[in-house]
Amino acid sequence: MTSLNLEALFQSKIDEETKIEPKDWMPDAYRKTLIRQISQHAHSEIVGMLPEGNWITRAPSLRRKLILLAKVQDEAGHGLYLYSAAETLGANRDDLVQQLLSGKAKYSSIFNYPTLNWADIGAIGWLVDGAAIMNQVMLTRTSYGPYARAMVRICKEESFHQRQGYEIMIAMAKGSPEQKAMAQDAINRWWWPSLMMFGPKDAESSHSDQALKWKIKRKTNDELRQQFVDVTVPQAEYLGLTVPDPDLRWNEEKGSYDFGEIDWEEFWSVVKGNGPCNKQRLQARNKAYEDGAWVREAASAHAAKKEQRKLEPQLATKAA
Ligand code: BYC
Repeated sequence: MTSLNLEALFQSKIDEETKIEPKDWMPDAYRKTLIRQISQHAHSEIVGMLPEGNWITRAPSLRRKLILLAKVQDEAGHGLYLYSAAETLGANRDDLVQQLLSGKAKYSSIFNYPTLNWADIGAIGWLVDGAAIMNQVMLTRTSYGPYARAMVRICKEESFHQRQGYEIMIAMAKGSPEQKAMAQDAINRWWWPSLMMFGPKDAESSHSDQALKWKIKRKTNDELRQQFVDVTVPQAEYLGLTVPDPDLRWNEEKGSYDFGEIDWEEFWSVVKGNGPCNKQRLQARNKAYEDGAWVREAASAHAAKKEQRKLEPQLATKAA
């Protein structure tokens, strides 16, 4: 079959909603963009453990500590499913990890902001995981089978994360005036970075057109951002808190909110490595990698020994 025919067959499978599986023929560019997106996503889950991990030892009660610990462990699990999904496309996990550690790979801009008070943990669960779910529910229907299946499980866990965050926000908003002020302060700092998670405006998104054609993405960055604002603003109202956007208004005609312009200069500066915590995050990941060297060595020595044991009877038979 010619490459033109292969490409037409591939697109027709996508058009009729058949999932693309690892051994199927796929255009190089499809493989490349999926490895890019899935590995960036995996890195985001791994780096995403850091801002919340910062509060495990300072959670205000044993119950909160247990929940936060479970959530942060879930994020590690998500990273691992996603690295595995990238491996099904032929990517090498060590190469991907090295790209993260060297600062070459991107990960979500949101994790380069600091967690300054306990209410930030509520705001992350509610807003950051809320934004993540909005994007990831769409990805459960992405065209690449292993990515779509990983997303189903991840979304179930993310929705628990979102609810635990909102529950913290409810407790803070209904607490003392100081607690309510902490909750408001957390929204003020996390609102705009959460909107940035959806990526550049559609007009400036370099990958969206092709990703939509291949059904890697099912909705555009701006569509998802709008959906997030529409769902989240009433939740802020229920808390008795406000969203830090003077331009936010309900638009009766379009049946959704109008909202202010994102500070795109800040977005690109964070993406390029100059956010408040970029350097700290990479240092923490590099230190974890170095500290874990003995575990990797022990695991690979064990694997080599197992392999050798398997071969020993064959060698003995040969020698006899
Ligand atoms: N931050 O053409 P575009 C989580 C990059 S983790 C940094 O629109 P695309 C969680 C983009 O990569 C949530 N970079 O790209 C974990 C591209 O750069 P390259 C993470 C960004 O791929 C722990 C360039 O800008 N979720 O849930 O079509 C605790 C142009 O953008 C960002 C995912 O990763 C950003 N915010 O669309 C709690 C979901 N936005 O590659 C929660 C999977 C854009 O050309 N990813 N860039 O150098 C996606 O759905 C898509 O990749 C995006 C971007 C919507 C993010």
